[in-house]
Amino acid sequence: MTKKIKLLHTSDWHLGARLLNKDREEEQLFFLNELVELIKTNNINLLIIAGDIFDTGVPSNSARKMYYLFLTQLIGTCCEHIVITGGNHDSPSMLEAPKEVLELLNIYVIGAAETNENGEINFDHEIIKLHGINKDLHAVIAAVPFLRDRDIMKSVAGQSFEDRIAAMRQGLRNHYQHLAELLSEYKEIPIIATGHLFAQKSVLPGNDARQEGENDIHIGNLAQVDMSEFYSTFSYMALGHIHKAQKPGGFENIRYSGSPLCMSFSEFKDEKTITVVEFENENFISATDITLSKPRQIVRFKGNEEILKNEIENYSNPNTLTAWAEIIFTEPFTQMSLDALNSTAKEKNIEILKYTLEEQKKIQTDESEKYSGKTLQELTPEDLLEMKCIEEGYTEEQIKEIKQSFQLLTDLMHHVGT
Ligand SMILES: [Mn+2]
Repeated sequence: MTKKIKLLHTSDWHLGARLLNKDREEEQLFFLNELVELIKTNNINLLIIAGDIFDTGVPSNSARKMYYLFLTQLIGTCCEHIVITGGNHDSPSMLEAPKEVLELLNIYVIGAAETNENGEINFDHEIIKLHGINKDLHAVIAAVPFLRDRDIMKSVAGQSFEDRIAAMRQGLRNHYQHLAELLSEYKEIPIIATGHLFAQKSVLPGNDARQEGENDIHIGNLAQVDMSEFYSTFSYMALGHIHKAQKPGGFENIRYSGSPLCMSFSEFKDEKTITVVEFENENFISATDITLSKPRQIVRFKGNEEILKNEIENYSNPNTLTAWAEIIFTEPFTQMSLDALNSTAKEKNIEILKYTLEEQKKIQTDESEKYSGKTLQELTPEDLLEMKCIEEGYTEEQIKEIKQSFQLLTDLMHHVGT
């Protein structure tokens, strides 16, 4: 008899996240409600959330409430199993605090890798067996959370940067391979792996050189993992971390679901999706991206004063929620023209959250190109500071001041050291 299972894969909710200090709770709630509906209408049996549930390790009470309310809404529905793994934004201990209670409801949370006193990974901690009501096995999950450097490699003194990257890559690969071996005894049920990582050949949202919101300089971000060898090992790999939905390497059964909301203006053109995956026995059958509705429009207008005025006047906001806009002036502008645009925008239910002069943007890209392709090892702390300043959109004058303060502070620190 063929056994069918339907999985819904999503990630990177970043509950509690703001966009330029604007609250996004209404949008997050809207998504969670839509998700409950999608789970019910698509007859989903298993939900996987592949990391970055919350935006910070200490999410607000209302963000936590949203999350628990969502989980409550799924109890007693077709969605028998829920698997939640920690991302780099999540606090593993916060996520795992209610672990035992949630397990009684068939909700499994893996916040982080577990290691013993010798630093060896407890792989059993990441293996989840999903049983049906009749105790029959529905699927097994290699629920791999975001892996921190220390989880997968031992620091060796004197190791070069390249060696560390290579060790990280090897460590990640070994981690998955080890889990695959442990799960190979299971037949005729899907073996599904999760991951919160940067897979080789993946594309960042808006094709930006760097991904806003994921700009933490973590060695794991540099050690891009080649997933291609796992396409035949696992029935499916549910990935998170990159906000753009895609199939890195082109394999149908290795996917990023992408984030449900645009997390920055660079993502404004991207469709936001969740992924529905069907299995028959151990076999992957199909994966379909379902486009989510956007409760709020995130838009970007570009041009000179006249073009911008026109574009804003002709824009029709399909939502009741005010659209949030970034405007990019292609020519110098005055405070008066900005004020005029602001009031035109207001009439059209748009709020301008950010404005820049393209010249500045261009200078910024030129400047960032100076560093592109360089590894962390080749950059000085001053270079990194400058990159961060450029990314934050500071003016040349401001950057100069920040650099001076930085210099002063590092000098002071060196004096303390001696
Ligand atoms: Mn992430």
